[in-house]
Amino acid sequence: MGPRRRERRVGTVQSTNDSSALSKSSLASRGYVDDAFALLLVPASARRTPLIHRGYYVRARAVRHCVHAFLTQTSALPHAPSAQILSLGAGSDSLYFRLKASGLLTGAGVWEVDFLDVAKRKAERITETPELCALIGPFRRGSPESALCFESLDYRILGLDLRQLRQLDEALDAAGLNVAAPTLLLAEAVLTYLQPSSAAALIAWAAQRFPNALFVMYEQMKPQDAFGQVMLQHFQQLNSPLHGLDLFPEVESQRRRFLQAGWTACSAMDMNKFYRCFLPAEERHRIEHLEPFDEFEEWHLKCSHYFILTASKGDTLSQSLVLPPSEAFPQVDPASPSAAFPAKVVTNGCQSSNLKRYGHASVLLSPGFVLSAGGFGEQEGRHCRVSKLHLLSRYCHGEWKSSQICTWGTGLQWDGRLYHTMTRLSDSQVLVLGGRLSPLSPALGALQLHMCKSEDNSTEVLNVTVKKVDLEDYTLSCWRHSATEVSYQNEKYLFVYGGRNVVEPVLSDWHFLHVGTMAWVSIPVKGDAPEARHSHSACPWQEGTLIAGGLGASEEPLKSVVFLRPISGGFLWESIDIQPAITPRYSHTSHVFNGQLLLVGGVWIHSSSVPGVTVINLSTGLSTEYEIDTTSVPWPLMLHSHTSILLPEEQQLLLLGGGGNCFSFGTYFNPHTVTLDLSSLSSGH
Ligand SMILES: C[S@@+](CC[C@H](N)C(=O)[O-])C[C@H]1O[C@@H](n2cnc3c(N)ncnc32)[C@H](O)[C@@H]1O
Ligand SMILES: *[C@@H]1O[C@H](CO)[C@@H](O)[C@H](O)[C@H]1NC(C)=O
Ligand SMILES: *[C@@H]1O[C@H](CO)[C@@H](O)[C@H](O)[C@H]1NC(C)=O
Ligand SMILES: *[C@@H]1O[C@H](CO)[C@@H](O)[C@H](O)[C@H]1NC(C)=O
Ligand SMILES: CC(=O)N[C@H]1CO[C@H](CO)[C@@H](O)[C@@H]1O
Repeated sequence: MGPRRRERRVGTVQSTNDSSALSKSSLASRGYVDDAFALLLVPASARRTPLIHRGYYVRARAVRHCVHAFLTQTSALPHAPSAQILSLGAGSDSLYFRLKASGLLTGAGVWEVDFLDVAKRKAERITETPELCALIGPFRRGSPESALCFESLDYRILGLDLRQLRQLDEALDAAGLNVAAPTLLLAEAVLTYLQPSSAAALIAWAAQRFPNALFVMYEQMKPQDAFGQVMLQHFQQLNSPLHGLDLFPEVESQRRRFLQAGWTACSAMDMNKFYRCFLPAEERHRIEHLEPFDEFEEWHLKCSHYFILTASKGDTLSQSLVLPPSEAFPQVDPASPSAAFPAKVVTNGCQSSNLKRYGHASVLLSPGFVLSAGGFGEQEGRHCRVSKLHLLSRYCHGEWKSSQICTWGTGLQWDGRLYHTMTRLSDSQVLVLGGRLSPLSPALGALQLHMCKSEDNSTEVLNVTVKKVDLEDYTLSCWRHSATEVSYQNEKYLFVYGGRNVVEPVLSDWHFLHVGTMAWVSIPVKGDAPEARHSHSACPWQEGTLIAGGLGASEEPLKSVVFLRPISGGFLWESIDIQPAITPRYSHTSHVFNGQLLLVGGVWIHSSSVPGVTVINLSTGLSTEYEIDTTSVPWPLMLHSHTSILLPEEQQLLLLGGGGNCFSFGTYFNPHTVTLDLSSLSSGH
């Protein structure tokens, strides 16, 4: 690596200070955390999205939790020297000011290290800001040639390269850091920017140099799955690639890394677990309602790709008091997959157009015609709520052709809704229920789509008209609900269940829509109603409906599978006992194939694996896990907010769209429609 290239790389690593500092200040200004100083420490301001806020919120709380636990432990030590916090790659972080203002720093000191230019800029910023100076008390600026840029009685900022340990050690020593004192070393989103050998040397140096220390680390993991790939690619494109994730892909490998480097105890967990185990329910409830939010999948995926770790050394500090074992959020791992369903890219016709969208709905119109509508996706090179409908039509030899279609004429157009449902009424008619525009504006009313082939016979010129449907008495204004066809007294009804709306985060209601008259009717339902949920799956079975999983109250994924069973005079809720129990999941799809219930994809947070297909024998309740074999699919599949269509004759499942807004890493859409080969499930297996 030449010197110029090296300089450029360092520059981009430093610029990560901006992005995280801006996010932290946006977080504070929206009331997630109490931090007036974050705003003072950055010259600019930015308004981040609710998803970014949540991601930075859980990070702030995890670090705060560890720092507070450390200060509590050390302040209880009778004769020990004053505690120290050494923040490695501190950037513009406001930790010192928060601790100082809340009176938690009694006697303890804070040392910060970052590149010289970052350290200098921070020192300058502080000096120019009276509110910050007032809190610090007497201070002095370092001389230009010294690593020490800023110094007060309990706060020092040093400009050093974390890859140069001898200089680091000497400069800290010269600045009065006492290696014998109880010390917290904090590396918040820093070590993955170093080469693995530099990070390893730093961890080993810390273990060897500080006899009574706690190391706290927050960073990325799980580079292998689809979300992890998008994450890696994002940092690559920023020119600050993440290092070492392949060496330490899971919390377990991170733990081993610290134990082998000389730390005596270590615990680590992902941010889903931290959020559920270490934040009180009231606090979670508070932040879950600060802003309209509807990106649960990406929030959970983000949290499963970051972890908090604490490692300790010496007798005076116990990391087990910092992150004690908790039963509040037990791991629920699925059985290991017993087989795999091969995935294959569906061949596109020459005028291929892909179905790059999520939160859409799809319906099988007639064998060989799949209509998809709505969702968020790519249209004419832009990301937006998609207005074009999409038709996948089969021509010879199981090949499929994909075409976008416009609704016809000057009449009503598709209104841009997502998280709606679509139900086939006939070969040429589809009913659209619910959905939303933004999380604050539900889509208004039901729509009916009428399809007819236009005169020139070619399938891509399907003529679709959109009409409003008047459903008397009741306007459904929910989304992430389900609508399935059931039978009652030989009549067809739609069973509309669950979802959420602007006011209610989860709904437990259901409604029956008589298809013949488009009227809501009341039908008796006995038994214990399942708990409220959205983003569950629902599929018709034996004239009733099977509901599986979903996201329940308090944003908790559910594992229950319930059957709305037809009985004389109505329906009965019946819960289905599954062995082994399924891992709680949501945002999956489901089908019944050969007497077996298939749960396809989705998101789960109780296990570190990625959901494949769970197959449940409906006569025995026995469940089996299948992997999705993506070896012949160009890019990993992100199977949530997708749709799927069962093709029983072909023993195939079509997977359409899916993906999401991957935290700050950009939006990802599955690039291809794929099929899963289910032939191994045919009777006899
Ligand atoms: C993503 S920022 C995190 C900043 C801060 N820890 C926080 O959480 O707000 C990463 C920081 O590490 C610093 N950094 C990266 N490599 C470094 C190195 N070799 N020496 C010193 N600082 C480094 C960068 O300058 C940047 O401020
Ligand atoms: C589409 O349908 C409308 C209304 O049914 C009809 O008037 C029009 O001619 C059709 N257009 C094409 C291209 O078939
Ligand atoms: C359309 O299809 C019909 C029957 O399938 C055929 O008779 C007719 O010639 C076709 N028209 C064109 C324009 O291809
Ligand atoms: C479901 O289990 C029953 C009882 O063991 C068995 O007879 C049946 O073949 C299974 N169904 C499938 C599709 O494997
Ligand atoms: C808040 C802060 O210190 N931002 C700085 C981060 O780094 C970039 C480039 O290295 C500077 O331009 C910012 O001022």
